[in-house]
Amino acid sequence: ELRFDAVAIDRKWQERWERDGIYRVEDEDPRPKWFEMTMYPYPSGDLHIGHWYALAPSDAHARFRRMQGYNVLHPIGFDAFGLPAENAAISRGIHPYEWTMSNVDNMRRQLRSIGAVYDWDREVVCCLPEYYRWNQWFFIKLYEQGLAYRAKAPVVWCPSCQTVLANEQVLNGVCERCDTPITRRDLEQWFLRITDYADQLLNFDTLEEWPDKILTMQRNWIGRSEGVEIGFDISENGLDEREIKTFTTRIDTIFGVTFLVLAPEHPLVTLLTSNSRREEVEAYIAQARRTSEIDRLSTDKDKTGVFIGSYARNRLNGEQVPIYIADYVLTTYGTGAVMGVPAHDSRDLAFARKYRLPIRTVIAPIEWDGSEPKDAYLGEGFMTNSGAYDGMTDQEGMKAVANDVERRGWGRRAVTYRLRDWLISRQRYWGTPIPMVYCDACGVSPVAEVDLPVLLPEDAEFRPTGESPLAINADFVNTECPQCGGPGRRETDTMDTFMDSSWYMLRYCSPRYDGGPFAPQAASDWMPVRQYTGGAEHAVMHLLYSRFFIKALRDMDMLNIDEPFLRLFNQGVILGQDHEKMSKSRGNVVNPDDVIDQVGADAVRCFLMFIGPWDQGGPWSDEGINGVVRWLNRVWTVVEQDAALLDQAPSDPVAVRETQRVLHQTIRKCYQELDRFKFNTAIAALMELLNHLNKVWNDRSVDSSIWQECVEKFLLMLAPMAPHVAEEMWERTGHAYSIHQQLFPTWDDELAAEEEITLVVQVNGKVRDRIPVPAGIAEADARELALGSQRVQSHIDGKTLKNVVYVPGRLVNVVVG
Ligand code: ANZ
Ligand code: ZN
Repeated sequence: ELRFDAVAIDRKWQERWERDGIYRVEDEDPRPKWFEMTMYPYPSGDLHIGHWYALAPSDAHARFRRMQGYNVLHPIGFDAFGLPAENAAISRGIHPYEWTMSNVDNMRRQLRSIGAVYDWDREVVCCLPEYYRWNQWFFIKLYEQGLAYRAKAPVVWCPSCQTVLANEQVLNGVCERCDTPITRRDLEQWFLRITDYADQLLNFDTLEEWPDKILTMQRNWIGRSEGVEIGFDISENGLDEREIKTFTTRIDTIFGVTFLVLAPEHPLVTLLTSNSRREEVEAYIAQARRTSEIDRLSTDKDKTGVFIGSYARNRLNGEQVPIYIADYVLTTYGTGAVMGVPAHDSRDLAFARKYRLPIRTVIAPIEWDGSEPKDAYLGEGFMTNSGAYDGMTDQEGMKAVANDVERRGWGRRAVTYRLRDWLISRQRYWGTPIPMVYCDACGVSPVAEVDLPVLLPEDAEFRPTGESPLAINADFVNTECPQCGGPGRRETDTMDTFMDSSWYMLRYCSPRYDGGPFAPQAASDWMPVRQYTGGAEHAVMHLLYSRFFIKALRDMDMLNIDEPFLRLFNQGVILGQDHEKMSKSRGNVVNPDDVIDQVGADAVRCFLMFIGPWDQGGPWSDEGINGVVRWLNRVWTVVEQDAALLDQAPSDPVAVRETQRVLHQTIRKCYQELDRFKFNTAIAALMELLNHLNKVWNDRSVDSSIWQECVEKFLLMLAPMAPHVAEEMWERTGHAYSIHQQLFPTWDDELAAEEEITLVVQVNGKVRDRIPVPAGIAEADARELALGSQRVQSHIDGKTLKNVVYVPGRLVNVVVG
């Protein structure tokens, strides 16, 4: 039960702040700029507690930066394109625009209830033409640079719904809507050439502070491998093609090759398949096309494959090896062909065991008895069974073989990346139309800049028809060719929504600018984003795409920075009361609207920040909320005391000194902890200060001036976490509006310093040591110091410890027998 009307206070101050525009962000403001962003939400309909967990602490941190004297830009917007809107259209007959914008309206209201510093004049909503026209503009710029191109790529297809499916619409290989097994189709689609930037994206030097985990995930995603591309001779097969190129990172194992494996989709497969094997091979290829890449690569999956009836020659030892196809080899990696070395690669070993292929050790472990090992041997060793290379270490062999292969023209050193170009085409309605036109005479050309945006037509058929909703809209499709003016057809695919989020930070800098996607001066003033926060689920795609985007814009001279986000922090996940993930099916979802209607925004904000370190998340707890409510009540009570009462009796100098120390220690702690997103320990420090204030109030041991100083600084420190309550109390204690335009208090290290005392340490009553310690030392620390003392050790060595007596602030007596 709150002692004050939190809901009324929330409303009062939210309205006042908005009316006064105290969170309006001006480019011209002379204070140093600080751009701190949190990942914008998808307008799914309701702001859930997970959103609050992302948004409220990030707001507190932005507020802290404001109080450090920065001109802080901490904007918000909506990631408003994407599949759920289209699904709503299909299942409920609501137009995606209506569905999205009514969700946006509702979520705006809910976002306001957090009491954040958002400047609503800077909001961006990606599904509006004023935003997505710049997606189109960027696309054309990238196209002009050769960074956007068209190529065939497979899509997942449901033969029954007659529609392209997104990966998330496929569950265990069947369409989520009708349970029909999916197939794949090749379509001409648009790609962005992110692979041109692979090496630059691996360079994290100019990032200031990103979690190591995220850097590792990006590194693995880009997956740079150095190796050798080596050809195996197939000239004896009488084809035009004379070799099969394979990519290997272990050219030192070349003498251990006992088979080759091609990806089922490899172009040479049909040509090399013998008639007797054809039927089996074709069946296998059809099957592989239905399996997803993730399943194909999984190490647990049973290795399957088919012999295609031909052989290739290993030029280093002249041996003939059989050629297989297997789905564990991907077309999209390396050359789409692998030299099988079962002795030293686990997938090859599983395959060789299954198809009874020879296993030949060519790297001998240091202690090797010559037997066939149980597992593939991946470690270092000496080359063996390798002709002239025998006796070299694997490292030496790697160089020697590569040199020989290059010298004889059988191959070359090569670098391969796991990273693929970014496929941005979506066969969907609710996205940015790709601004390209096809003409029978001129081919494909971009829409002229003056004709942007290419508007998404309002009328569309959302029921699946086998074609994307835009393709069946004749008014949209038919247009003029930008080059010859003759009849043209528009591209009917729309863009991946990661396109929107790749540059939204730039739009926030000048959201209403219409001379380009961003005003150059504003972008150069604000960018790069100093601090970005959000969920770790965006470790790779969004963060990699936006890094690529910024580098591409830099290379087009639009910007002068290398990275979009200098610091990144990932918050954890908020769980249900039962410590399980919140979900409708578990019935453990907490609706923030209900809670703030009872206890106000600040209790929820403080609770979320107090449950644990922000990056670790934690469970929701009604008890925890009640605890915070009780604490806010105590804050209210303490702050509301009439300070004049303290001056009726003389103060106690020891208590005054102690109060100064507690105050300055709290300021230092709060400042340092808020700086590093450690909201929980910052709040804990405020709790200790409040306890101390309560005590000196009861003792009437300090005078009103230090009391008032404490109250004032306490409120300032509370303000980032509990902006409404702090503002209300600021007013009630006679301060001038607004607390949110004040600086964070500063501390004095001297006042914060602990007084030192001498801890006397006795053994069986005899003084053995004197140790200087801070006055407020905790009992456990005092005992530990005493027992750790060298001088004490020499007197208790070999004896049994019977007791340790502690006299607070004075002595420790160690009793031994
Ligand atoms: C022979 C070999 C011997 C290999 C050995 C490994 C160990 P990373 O490190 O991930 O780049 N490979 C090459 N292309 C492939 C493809 N399209 N699909 C599946 N696997 C492919 O992996 C490089 C290794 O993965 C290559 O080195 C190749 O197997 C395999 F003792 O070649 B290796
Ligand atoms: Zn034309």
